[in-house]
Amino acid sequence: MKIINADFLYTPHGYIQNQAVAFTEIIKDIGPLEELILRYPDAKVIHTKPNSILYPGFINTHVHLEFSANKTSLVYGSFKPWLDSVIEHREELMGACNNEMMLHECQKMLRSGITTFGAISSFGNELEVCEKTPQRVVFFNELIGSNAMYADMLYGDFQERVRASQSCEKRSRIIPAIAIHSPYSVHPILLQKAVNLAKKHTMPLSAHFLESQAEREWLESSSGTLKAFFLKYFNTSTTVTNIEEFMHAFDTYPTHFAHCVQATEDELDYLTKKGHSIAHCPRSNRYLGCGRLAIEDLSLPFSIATDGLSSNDSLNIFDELKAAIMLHNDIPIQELSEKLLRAVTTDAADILGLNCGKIEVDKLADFAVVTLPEAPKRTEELALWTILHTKEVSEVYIEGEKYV
Ligand code: MCF
Ligand code: FE
Repeated sequence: MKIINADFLYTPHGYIQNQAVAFTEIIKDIGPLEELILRYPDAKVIHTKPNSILYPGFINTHVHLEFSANKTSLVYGSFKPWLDSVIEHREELMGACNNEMMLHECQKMLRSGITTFGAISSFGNELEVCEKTPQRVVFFNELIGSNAMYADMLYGDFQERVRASQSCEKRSRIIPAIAIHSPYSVHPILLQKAVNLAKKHTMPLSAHFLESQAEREWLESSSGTLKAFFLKYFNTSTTVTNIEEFMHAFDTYPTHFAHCVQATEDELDYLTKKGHSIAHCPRSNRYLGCGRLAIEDLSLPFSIATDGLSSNDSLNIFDELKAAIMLHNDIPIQELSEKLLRAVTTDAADILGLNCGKIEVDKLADFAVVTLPEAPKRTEELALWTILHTKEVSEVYIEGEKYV
């Protein structure tokens, strides 16, 4: 048993003072330090630095590790040129991205306090890294392919990757999961098979959806800038599905949809009604010219995620939260800060079905200790100061083990 003491605890009921946490691999007890010491006399007591806040470990629900080599290869600014550049540079970027590079990015995520992340994997290349990294990894095996001719082959390869991730479950913190790439790149038959598989094994399910105006135009009328893209690379001029058909394919299984920037009010209402959620990636949306997701109007749960280095400059969760504060400049800043921290802890854990993300008895003992540069003058502003003054956290625990 260990007891950790900090000036503030971030709990589902807000920030509380003069309370400590007793834990093994799970949280056992919460109470005043002196009481916990009396109750658990053999426990090792950890005193965090002055002005520290104990948070549950942060959760980055959507990242593409395999693009970690990208710095200047991919074109930012607009979706279609970005997509073209992915096709052009994908192989060299994957080739340049080795395990060492991906592990380094996992370490950087860890130092920013991320104790769980959702890894979208198109080839399964990052499985070894995700086994090695101390974080809990929801391993999203990605299904992609819009040509019915190759459907069986693609599905076979996908099933093998799912199985490989399932076999890691016992010896690591990997949780097997499924990602449908997007409506424009996945054939509806493949899509339905994958949704059924996720349902059968109750695996987390995610999909990129309505990220750009170009995607919307293509799905609505096989027109817009994606037309040239599909003609050039896939020799096709019509979409394989439409927005409604794609959305309805997920009706019976709650799914974590990335982006949804271009979804209409009606579509968002529909997603809400079916119990879905959104991964909001502020910097990725900005860098690919996709627009701003109006998070102030959302009635469904959402997480904040970095996406990959394919559409970002870092996987640091605090860089993302700061960007979210700037992007959503009309939302009152204190209220927004509180909402953002909830999005990367409690809400993200609920969305992915994980028993972490909250400082509460019986939750996994995943913690990130944030140390403020001075004693906070007002407790009402703790969320904002946390986001503005943090680049790296001072301590990290996963299932009770210290990693930073
Ligand atoms: O989320 C961003 C932007 N939207 C779509 N896909 C990706 C993103 N970052 C990486 N990708 C990957 C995706 O997983 O790009 C690949 C897929 O494997 C090719 S998209 C034709
Ligand atoms: Fe993505």
